[in-house]
Amino acid sequence: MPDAVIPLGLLYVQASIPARHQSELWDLCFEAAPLDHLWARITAFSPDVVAIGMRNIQNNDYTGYHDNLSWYADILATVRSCTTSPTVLGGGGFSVMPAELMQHLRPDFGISGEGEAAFELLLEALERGDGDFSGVPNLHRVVTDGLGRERVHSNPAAVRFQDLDALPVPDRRLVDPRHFANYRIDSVQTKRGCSLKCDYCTYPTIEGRAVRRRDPARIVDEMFESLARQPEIRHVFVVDSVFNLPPSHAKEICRQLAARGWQVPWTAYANPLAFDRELADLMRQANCAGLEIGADSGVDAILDRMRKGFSLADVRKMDATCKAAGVKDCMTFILGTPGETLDDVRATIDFCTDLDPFAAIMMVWMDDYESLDAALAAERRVFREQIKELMRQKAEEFPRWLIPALGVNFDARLFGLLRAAGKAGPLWQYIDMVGKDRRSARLRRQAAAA
Ligand code: B12
Ligand code: SF4
Repeated sequence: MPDAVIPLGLLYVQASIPARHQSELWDLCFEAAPLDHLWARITAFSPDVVAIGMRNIQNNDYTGYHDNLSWYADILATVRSCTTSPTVLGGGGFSVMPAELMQHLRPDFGISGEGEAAFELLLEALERGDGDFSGVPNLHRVVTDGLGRERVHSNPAAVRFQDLDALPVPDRRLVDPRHFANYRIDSVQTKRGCSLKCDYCTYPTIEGRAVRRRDPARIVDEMFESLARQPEIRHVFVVDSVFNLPPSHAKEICRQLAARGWQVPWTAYANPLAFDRELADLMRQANCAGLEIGADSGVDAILDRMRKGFSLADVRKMDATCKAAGVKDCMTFILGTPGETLDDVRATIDFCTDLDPFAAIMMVWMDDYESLDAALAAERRVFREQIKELMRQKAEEFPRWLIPALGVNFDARLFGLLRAAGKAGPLWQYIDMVGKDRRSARLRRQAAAA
């Protein structure tokens, strides 16, 4: 939940593997018996290296806390049962806590952060066979010292600045066609990095703090080429941490999309900082379906503590600008962040009620370390239940709020109805079509017609 997403990160890494190597991409997402499928593919291909993309450590509240670590352990065990070739873990999930995950899952290697250059260097080191991995940035290994003690050895990060336009464009022909057939969503990245310093955020750990932009013309070319190849695409998600920073980059992409007559709706993450009417108008012209805005809290003191850099006044201004320009805004709030009280949670709920954005997503705070720390998980669970009870009392009053932890306007059945009606992309865009009983007659009629 909510959707399967194309493995864009793995596609980038794979596109950077030198042509002298043979490689295959196996997506277990749609397999009825994924581990059997993996076993069969490894046995047939006999790879010298098995690289595994670890995107999600946990499901982040969408259906209640559920971590994926045992699933990754099963994948690694299956690989080991049919080959002695080295295993490499990488991806957004892995990068959030690489040392802990190396200890826990024991792959031969791990690469955190951007994988393109590092993976290529690792392949070179493995080909040389001299056991010298010192030149591979962000490489993690479990090593044993002279006294037999184990520790995780991590190489320093790369210092060089990666020119994103020098990277090969992901080859979507490798994507399992069921992604596009079933979900009709494409993903595109326009830049990497976020220079803001929100205190809970893992995004700069994955992508870095330095913002590196791609050439807008190439981005728009990539979108049109992908659409020409997969005409079933009905939505594009811009996967940038924050699309509108810097605004000049976002504006130029919108201008080019509008000039070239882009028709497919798209969504992006946006920030109240530096959001102005010109950008909102350009987004509208470029067929933006809406923005997901991390408003996070309805309490200024909490925004300050989180080092968000904006205030409630900025959130109000952004909401008003979106409404005036006709861009749907979905404000996301995180309830119960570390140090928050139940009164703070109540204040956030009141703020959102008063703001009345097009849609709101109420998330309950999850800590990634809960997947490794049972005591922390137990403590957090109690507070989460109190927050959920508070939300339960309010849920009926706000038909355009999504409360994933309670399944309010967010459940598999509703998703099924929307997808059957041909609706792609984030569910909140269609929230005005969803009746109080969450299965409005209009939606049912569209599903039947489709
Ligand atoms: C955009 C996004 C979404 C969009 C995706 C839309 C779409 N159509 O693609 C939406 C909103 C749907 C979404 C949903 C979810 N997301 Co999300 N999402 C992101 C985000 C912002 C960008 C992901 C992305 O595509 N990046 C672009 C690609 C190119 O980068 P990449 O995947 O990181 O790959 C690079 C490296 O990681 C590495 N790499 C990748 N794979 C491999 C493999 C190997 C072997 C190697 C060596 C390297 C390597 O190299 C790649 C290129 O440099 C990240 C945060 C971030 N800034 O990274 C979170 C993030 C990936 N999401 C996360 C989560 C948890 C989820 C959800 C489970 C729940 C939720 N509440 O959001 C769902 C799961 C969806 C699914 N089916 O998997 C977490 C995962 C880690 C964790 N904490 O568990 C992240 C990291 C955010 C966070 N909370 O910290 N997400
Ligand atoms: S603006 Fe968003 S991506 Fe950047 S640090 Fe803050 S929460 Fe993270």
